[in-house]
Amino acid sequence: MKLILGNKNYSSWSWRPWIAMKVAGLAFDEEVISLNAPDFKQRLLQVSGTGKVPTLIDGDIHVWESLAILEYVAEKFPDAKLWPADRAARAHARAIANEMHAAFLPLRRKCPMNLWRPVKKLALDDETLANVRRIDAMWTDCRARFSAGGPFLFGHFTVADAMYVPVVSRFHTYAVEVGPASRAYMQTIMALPAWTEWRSAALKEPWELPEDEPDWPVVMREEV
Ligand SMILES: N[C@@H](CCC(=O)N[C@@H](CS)C(=O)NCC(=O)O)C(=O)O
Repeated sequence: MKLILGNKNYSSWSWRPWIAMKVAGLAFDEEVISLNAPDFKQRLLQVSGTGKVPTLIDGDIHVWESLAILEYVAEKFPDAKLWPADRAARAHARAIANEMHAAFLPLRRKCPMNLWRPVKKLALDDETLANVRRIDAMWTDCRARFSAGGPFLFGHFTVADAMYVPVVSRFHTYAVEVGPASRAYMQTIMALPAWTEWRSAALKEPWELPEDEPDWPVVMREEV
């Protein structure tokens, strides 16, 4: 398997399947292509329907869309237990994973992932704060109802955790205030060796993507 990724500093969608595959101990190759590389689109369109990262190549099978990649690896490697075993917990995990994939645009726009940025509090507007409150409530609820036996949202690490890893990064970078259960959950995610591995690689990347560059902000604010 080969995972095609965007910049580890900026590409939050890329981080999701990458960290799930790492935590699951799966063997895979990876290739990072900077989002501002002149041939980015041309290269991605050869392997992905959308021309975006992340994309997984597994022989003749090409999978794009972060959540579809996570579903693919969860199905191919059932022993990795990337979804909860219990049907009710699994339904809930799928709901919140899909919610992340489809929503929280204000948070994604106002607090773009950027691991280089020093931790600094940002004043949040009402719609971003509403996203924060929803995620804080969701994490707190999962920890209370589904997490017996482990420190993650459903006990052991699942696709639902993978989907929220970049949100943990955003909350950390912008010093977003959350309740004690969410704060403890963030510490669990940030203590993962795979978190440190991704972050260390991000800090060494040479590409700085200026937020005032004419074409780039659309990607930064809406897609990353
Ligand atoms: N819904 C997609 C979003 C993928 C996405 O927007 N990727 C961004 C980088 S994080 C990208 O490839 N942007 C480059 C472009 O749109 O040309 C997913 O879940 O994988």
